[in-house]
Amino acid sequence: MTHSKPTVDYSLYLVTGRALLPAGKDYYESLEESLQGGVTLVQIREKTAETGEFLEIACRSKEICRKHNVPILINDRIDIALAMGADGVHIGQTDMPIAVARSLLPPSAVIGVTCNTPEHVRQAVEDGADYVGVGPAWTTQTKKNLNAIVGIRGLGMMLRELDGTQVKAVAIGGIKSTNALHCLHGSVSTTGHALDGLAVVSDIVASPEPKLAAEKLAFIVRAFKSGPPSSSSLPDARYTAEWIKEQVASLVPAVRKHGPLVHQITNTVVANQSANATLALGASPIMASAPEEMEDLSRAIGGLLINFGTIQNLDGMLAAGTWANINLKPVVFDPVGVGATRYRQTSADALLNTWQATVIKGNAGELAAIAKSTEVRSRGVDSVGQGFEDPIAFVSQLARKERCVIVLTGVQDYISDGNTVIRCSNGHKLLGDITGSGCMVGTSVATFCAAASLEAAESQTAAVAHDALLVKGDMLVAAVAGVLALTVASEFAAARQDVLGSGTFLPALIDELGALTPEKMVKAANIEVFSL
Ligand code: 3NM
Ligand code: MG
Repeated sequence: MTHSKPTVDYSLYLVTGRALLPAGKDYYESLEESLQGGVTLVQIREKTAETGEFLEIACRSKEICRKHNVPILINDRIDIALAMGADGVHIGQTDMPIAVARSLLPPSAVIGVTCNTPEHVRQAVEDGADYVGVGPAWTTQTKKNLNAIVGIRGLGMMLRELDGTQVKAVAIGGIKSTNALHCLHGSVSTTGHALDGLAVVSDIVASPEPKLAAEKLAFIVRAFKSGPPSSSSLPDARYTAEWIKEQVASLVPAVRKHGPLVHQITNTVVANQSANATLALGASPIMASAPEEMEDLSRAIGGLLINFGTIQNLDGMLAAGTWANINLKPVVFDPVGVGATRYRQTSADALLNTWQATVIKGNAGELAAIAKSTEVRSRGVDSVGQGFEDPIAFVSQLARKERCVIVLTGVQDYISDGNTVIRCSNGHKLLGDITGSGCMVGTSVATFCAAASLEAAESQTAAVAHDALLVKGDMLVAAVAGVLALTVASEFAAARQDVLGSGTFLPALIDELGALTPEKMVKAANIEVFSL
């Protein structure tokens, strides 16, 4: 070993697991193929091998890694690492302390530590770790005695601890090519700290084609790393009220042109009026909730709305969002009444840890519950009191935390991607007198997100910052358009002579959604832009 540390590319970190090899697949052949596929770092993990066997495997694996110029680390066993000249070790929380490992190993040794909490990360930094393995991101059969799942949203809390340090981070636990992009995107901390790579066992090792499996993962990591900065603190200079109105206006005909299929898993109270609102805007609703149909549906749809006003099939909601993420379709989440019961709270956490929302839309009480804030309380599905003291700060912080666009509805609506906040002051008070007007905002937002992503895919526009949301197109603008469509239509509906109260208001609202034009939207839109 030399005295300078090897340069390590953490992008795709293969952790070995011989027990998972497909029948008839040779371990060395699998390792060779995964390196050909783009693995950038290897850890030899042998939990049951005798010392002699472990050493033999490590030596032969090292030869293969050297051929590809990929560093090799040893799990836990400092003696093996020393004996065969590994580039470093990976140690767990209950293994040898870093300081002791460091004192035994040459100065050039790379030392990584498994971390399951922000405290673990803080300690690892203090102890001089080179990198941390954070997780488990999802559940996995690969590791015995797995720690509690931290989830994608928990990873960001750990990454924050690395701000201002040189310590690198990889996520581990249940990572596959189907969820890798969500893992990378969703784990970025509120301070903009992103993962350096992904650590994977079964998705590569258990594959009969490890080269292909590694290629898929390496492609995703590269795409993410070469994308726009995970969180620029700079506001997007394009966002002026005039520019946004222009974009919103262009989306009105885009909905009618594409007529996207908008898949809605929604509650029994509002299903009918949501479907009619979708049709009036020029899109097609499809209501389906069985998990078994989500894969097929995800390819056909333009966007997905998950509204859990009446949670009947949580598995369907989990599957729908997962498949929408895989197929890069926008997912709008409307956590109706999430503050009302613990079941709703744990369900919302399960959903947001399983898939990446593109937009989360709620009233003050709902979004306070999502943010685990006690500033606003809710009663049933309604929020109580005045709302947030500083709604602009609240929505932008939540957008950064959840890594998506946040829509806070109320007398004024606040929409943010974390860098910019748009305040919309449209809407008539009759909206408060009918049931499900909030749910119709969700429908409208999902419809516009679907149209915006189809439009962006078609026009092959240069990547905008919001592509990082796993969806093409500007989802901040789409969310504003969705809110404006419903609120502006409500003003036209309320002004009609034949509207006498909430009973006649609802059909008039549907009519006015159908009669919206770009000109009417632009003329009526009352928006202000706050760049943070
Ligand atoms: N460590 P797979 S999870 C080795 O959370 C390991 O510390 C974990 O395997 C941790 O990619 C894990 O097959 C196994 O899910 C990851
Ligand atoms: Mg260990």
